[in-house]
Amino acid sequence: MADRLTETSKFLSYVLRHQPQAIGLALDSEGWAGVDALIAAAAANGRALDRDLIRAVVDTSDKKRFAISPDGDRIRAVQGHSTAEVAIAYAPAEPPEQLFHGTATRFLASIRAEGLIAGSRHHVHLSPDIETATAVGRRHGQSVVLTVAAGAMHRQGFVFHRADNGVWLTKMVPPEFLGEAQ
Ligand code: HQG
Repeated sequence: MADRLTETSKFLSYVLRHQPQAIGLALDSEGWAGVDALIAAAAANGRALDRDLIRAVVDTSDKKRFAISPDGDRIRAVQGHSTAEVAIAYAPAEPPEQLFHGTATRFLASIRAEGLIAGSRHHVHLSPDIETATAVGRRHGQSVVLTVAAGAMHRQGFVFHRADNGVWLTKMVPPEFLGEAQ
């Protein structure tokens, strides 16, 4: 069952963040898809989903990746998008003085030169604590955690958002705001 949940979570991340068109699914600009439309599109592409399975994935997601609308009829990924169909109007938020970004040591030289860039995603993702950032970095290799002077950036006019799952988002972080966590 755990495998089925993980596999379904990865499928939902793929279609709700990156490639909805791969199964002919439409997302609105806030990232929402109809649950019934998702089930039908998945079925047409050989993947059996039902409301109970979707609900179980949403409820057990360690990072709270997905949200279901209060009426239960729509679902979206709360952050992490790359598809141009979605442009969630996150409210600006005042960040804590310091945030963290976990990355891999092999990216450090490039990050020191050009800062943190969003790459294929819409935002740079920042973590509220070192432990979370370490785990994010490990996904890419030998983990290293950078500090981000988010308060100083904010005072200089950089805009931050906090996704519903606690991940902080900003468009880019210039190198002068980065340090290495101890
Ligand atoms: C790196 C997961 C070279 C950046 C996590 C990262 C997160 C640069 C990689 C969420 C660079 C992008 C996002 C530069 C940034 N030169 N490398 N100038 N600027 N990078 O996966 O932050 O499981 O797109 O350090 O928990 O690792 O998907 O971003 O290593 O919240 O829900 O480029 O994904 O959540 O990698 O992870 P990613 P990320 P989920």
